[in-house]
Amino acid sequence: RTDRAHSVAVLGAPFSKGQKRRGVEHGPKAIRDAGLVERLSQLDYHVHDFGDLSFQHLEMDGHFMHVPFPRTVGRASQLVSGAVSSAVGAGHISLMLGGDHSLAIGSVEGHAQQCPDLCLVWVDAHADINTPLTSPSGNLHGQSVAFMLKELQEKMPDVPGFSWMKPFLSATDLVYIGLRDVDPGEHIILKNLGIQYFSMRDIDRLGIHRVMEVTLDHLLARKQRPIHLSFDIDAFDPCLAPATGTPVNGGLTYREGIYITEEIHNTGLLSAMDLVEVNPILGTSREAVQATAGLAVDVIASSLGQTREGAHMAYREIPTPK
Ligand code: 5AB
Ligand code: MN
Ligand code: MN
Ligand code: MN
Repeated sequence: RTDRAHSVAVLGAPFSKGQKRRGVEHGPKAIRDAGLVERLSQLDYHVHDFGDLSFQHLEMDGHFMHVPFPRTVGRASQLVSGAVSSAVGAGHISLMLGGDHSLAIGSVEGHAQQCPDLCLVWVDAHADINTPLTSPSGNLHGQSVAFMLKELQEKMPDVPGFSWMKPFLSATDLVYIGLRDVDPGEHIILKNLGIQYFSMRDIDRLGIHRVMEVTLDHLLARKQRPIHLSFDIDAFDPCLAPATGTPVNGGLTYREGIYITEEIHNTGLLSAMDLVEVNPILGTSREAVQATAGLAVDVIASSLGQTREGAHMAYREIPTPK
């Protein structure tokens, strides 16, 4: 248990076929270049960087309805699932660097293989809970959660590429934070399934402190269990995270984002995390890209125990002059 707390497995997932803009496959490199491994080592973690997974683009992968590349996306998530399951099984905290958010299907599924009682915190401007029948775009990065939920089983068609998995998560085991761009079909799903969510309006009303209190109470009050944190960088305001594919105004402040991750860390239950949707070719300048990737590193470090108040790890007492 202490071993687990001190070791993190980094899994790069350079994949972009869950949406239509190129560049998000360079996310893992941008996040590494922003100093990820060094920052985690400073936190006293054994960092096992497993490098990048290699994804193939499948030929003969025609649309399913208006959904592009279903077999390629399904196969990519299957690969991620295996890698995350192995990492968690070996006692690491799994850290998946995207890539687009469709990869979370595999990441959460692989985590659930090892930890069937996990709960999921989804920090995002979007709910990513469209089914192929409600999706306005067809893009699978806007449908990830729909593949996971048992309650949506009857509403999901058989999408080619996904026969390796079945729904594994209950609607009560999920909380959203940061929503501000929810499609009509997603809204009826959230309401019908009674999913706990905190939109940006809710954060305005309640404050981030209360939002985290209710979130953790909802997920953990009955029993302590492993947490999967799936963090889409577009949850932040576009002025902080401009290099992303689907920015939406009015997002999290830096302090709200870091408060979320500090509170997750303080539970001691974080078991796997995704950091997705950093797209370094969408920044309007090099500074914009570096800001976005640096923010991703801050979010990860904070989830893994970096504190704003400081820490005295290396000290047992105040040094005395000889
Ligand atoms: B992301 C939209 N709801 O389904 C859709 O960035 C956007 O992983 C999805 O949150 C955004 O295409 C997906 C309009
Ligand atoms: Mn999003
Ligand atoms: Mn997302
Ligand atoms: Mn996005």
